[in-house]
Amino acid sequence: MNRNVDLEQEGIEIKKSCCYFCHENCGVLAYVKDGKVIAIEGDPEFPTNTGGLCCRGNIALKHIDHPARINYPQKRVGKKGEGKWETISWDQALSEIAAKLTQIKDESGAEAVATAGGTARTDDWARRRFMNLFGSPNGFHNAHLCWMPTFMIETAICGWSPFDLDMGNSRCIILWGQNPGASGMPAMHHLTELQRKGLKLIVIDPRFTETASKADLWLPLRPGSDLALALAMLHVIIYEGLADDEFIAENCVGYEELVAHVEDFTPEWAAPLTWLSPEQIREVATIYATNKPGNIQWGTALDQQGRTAGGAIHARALLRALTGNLDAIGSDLLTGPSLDSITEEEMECNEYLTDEQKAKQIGSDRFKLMTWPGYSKIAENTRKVWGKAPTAEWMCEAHPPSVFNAILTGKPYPVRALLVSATNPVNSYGNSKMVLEALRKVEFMVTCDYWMTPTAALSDYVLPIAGALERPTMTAVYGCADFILASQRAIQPMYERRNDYNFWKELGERLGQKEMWPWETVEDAYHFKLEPLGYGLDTYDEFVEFYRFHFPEREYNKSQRQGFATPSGKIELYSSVLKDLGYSPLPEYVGPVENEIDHPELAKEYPLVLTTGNGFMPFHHSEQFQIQELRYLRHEPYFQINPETAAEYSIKEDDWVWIETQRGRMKQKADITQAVAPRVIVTQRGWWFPEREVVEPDLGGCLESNTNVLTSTRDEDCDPMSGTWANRGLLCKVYKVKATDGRGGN
Ligand SMILES: Nc1nc2c(c(=O)[nH]1)N[C@H]1C(S)=C(S)[C@@H](COP(=O)(O)OP(=O)(O)OC[C@H]3O[C@@H](n4cnc5c(=O)[nH]c(N)nc54)[C@H](O)[C@@H]3O)O[C@H]1N2
Ligand SMILES: Nc1nc2c(c(=O)[nH]1)N[C@H]1C(S)=C(S)[C@@H](COP(=O)(O)OP(=O)(O)OC[C@H]3O[C@@H](n4cnc5c(=O)[nH]c(N)nc54)[C@H](O)[C@@H]3O)O[C@H]1N2
Ligand code: SF4
Ligand SMILES: [Mo]
Repeated sequence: MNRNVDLEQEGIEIKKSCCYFCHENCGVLAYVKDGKVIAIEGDPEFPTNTGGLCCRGNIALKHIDHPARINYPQKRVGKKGEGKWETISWDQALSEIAAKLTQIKDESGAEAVATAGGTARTDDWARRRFMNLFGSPNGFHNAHLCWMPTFMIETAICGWSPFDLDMGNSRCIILWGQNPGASGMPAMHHLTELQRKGLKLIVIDPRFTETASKADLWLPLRPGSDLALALAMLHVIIYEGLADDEFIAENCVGYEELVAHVEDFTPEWAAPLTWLSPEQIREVATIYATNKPGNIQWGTALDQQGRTAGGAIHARALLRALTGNLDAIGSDLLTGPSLDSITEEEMECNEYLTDEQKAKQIGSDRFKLMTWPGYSKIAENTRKVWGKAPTAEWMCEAHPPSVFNAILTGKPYPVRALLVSATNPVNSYGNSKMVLEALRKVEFMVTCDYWMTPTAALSDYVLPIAGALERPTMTAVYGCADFILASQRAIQPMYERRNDYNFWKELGERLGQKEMWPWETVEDAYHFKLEPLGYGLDTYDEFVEFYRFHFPEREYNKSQRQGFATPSGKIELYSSVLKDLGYSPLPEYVGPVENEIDHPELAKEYPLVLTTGNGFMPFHHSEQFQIQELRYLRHEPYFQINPETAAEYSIKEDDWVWIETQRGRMKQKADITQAVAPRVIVTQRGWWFPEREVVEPDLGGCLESNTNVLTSTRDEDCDPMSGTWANRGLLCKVYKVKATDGRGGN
């Protein structure tokens, strides 16, 4: 904004808003005149972005009034997916949806209604509140792919997840399958600054990434082999005298069992499994254990490995405890939930869902950690120490692939309705062909979104949703952090758009929940959540104006003083919580979901090693493909392949190539690069083509270049604890697309 303009005289107001195009939630100053946002810029006072915005954040004004946005409620009038819609009022839409949900509940039980969400975008406590009061345990997100298995395993072992890094005081940080150079630019900026002060940066990633290019040590391991690496690092730390004996003696139980357990997991054992040398494994373990304090940052890589995910996350968590890099200054901190404000869990009304309904949660018979059996145990432990439980939305959900399967097969019982908000499951969930069939089949579907996505196109009702500048946002790391970053809405929603909060509230009110939704606006609800802070302000907006942030004072070693929130009150290296749930109390070795050692026959047909998806600029998953300024930057999908492998298959730069697994094939163009090792294939995620018609059967080419056609959600490929499915460490083959080939995704 031109600083020479006299804002007051021009009638321009500055609102403290935020960007919600990724989780960085950068602070935005929005210049508002006559109810319209006329300019935006990064907020220099915001702690993360300190004034910067990336190219995605910078197009907010294109996003807010893009011609392809959905601005009015739409009701399907043609056949499903035919693209014929009638514009109706919110009142009509909500009344008809409420009537249909009532009918389904009466005929098949509340559990026949499920909801699907994506990554954190909205007030998901409101969704949970609605579902609990309605009586269904079948809400889910693709949370399994994104931190939640990590949160639950770490909390089972040490009483909270040490996701808050005290980086400013750290000497060494491991980015384990994380690439902030493309997925979290403000964080990358901070890391680079800290490197100048001597921080050692280690990157564990099969690709040479934007972040690896800045690392002191880069470990290009075989995709999906992180479990072997973590076990071998435990071995090195224990058997080469690098463990922090004093910390272990004071704070941990089960050390002897762990020592015996990892005896055979030597670097020499792990080397052929990880494609690293024993020296590289010793080096990374030694740097981390001797440059204290240090951190291990979370990245999506481990959560997305299917059956090896739980063990890998478990082993990684133990590294912190063995080295004393936990809760101490400069290490990974156990902050616990917010004790000063009302948490998301306290807004969810979990106590209203009966035990009978909890028992019906789909998948909870097999995958017990992130469903009611595991969540209840973990919540009981955290309540004893912190007085509060983790958010149940995200941490305690129906198993998504099993819900899609229930839609298709009627087993364990029919799921007849799906309420979709803030996700595009065809592109982001595993095994897209199955997901698409389920969305085609489900009897009743409502989608709340900005755009007519392939998922929205198959819906009975599509509801127009207000974006970041049109709603307030309170960021609290899935309701599990102790700090608060608050932003205000710049303007009221344009056209007939509404907040997701209003959707759940107003639907709930039509289904007998009226007295349970006392907050007229989402600001009223936030005000209620913040009241215990004692600021004595009348409105949420005033909180944003005057304070905006709430950071409780950092207390180091708090869990050592108050006890860790586990059954023994100690860090359980040998986990009683996992054991009680029927899982191994120590991380067992299993090979990647598909690999040449366990599956030699499969490896003959599919000789290459695949990892699907990773964040890349300028897109956020399947979003923003509509926005021309961003499509100019990347207009076609690309996968990475090593020159040696490309030559073997006669693939040239920019060739369209089929990438195929046992599940099917999809096509992307070849980016031939030394950034990946021979035999490694890395595909981009999210791709569809909104510039085409989003109608059946092509639905905007939603399978054509969609990497999730390749991923596996079979029960046996999922992590037995969390149920997370397999995106990384799969076997595939590649071959050139012929001119006569069909469009793909088959
Ligand atoms: N193979 C593979 N699959 C992956 C991943 C991978 O690396 N590889 N990554 C996984 C990860 S980490 C995640 S988090 C998921 C993401 O999965 P999704 O969250 O499903 O991904 P998006 O494509 O961002 O879809 C979000 C949709 O919500 C809409 N939307 C955005 N904001 C709002 C809002 O405030 N309200 C409403 N109602 N709608 C909104 C967008 O327009 C978009 O259509 O994908 C996962 N899938
Ligand atoms: N530009 C952009 N930014 C985003 C997003 C986006 O879609 N686009 N999504 C947002 C979301 S929801 C999330 S959760 C975060 C996630 O951000 P990150 O945690 O950085 O996750 P990814 O980018 O999915 O993957 C990180 C790295 O894991 C590597 N990797 C792949 N397979 C393996 C493996 O088997 N082992 C190891 N060790 N590494 C592996 C990939 O090469 C990649 O570089 O990013 C957020 N920011
Ligand atoms: S999309 Fe860019 S500007 Fe927006 S929050 Fe993410 S990093 Fe910040
Ligand atoms: Mo994510």
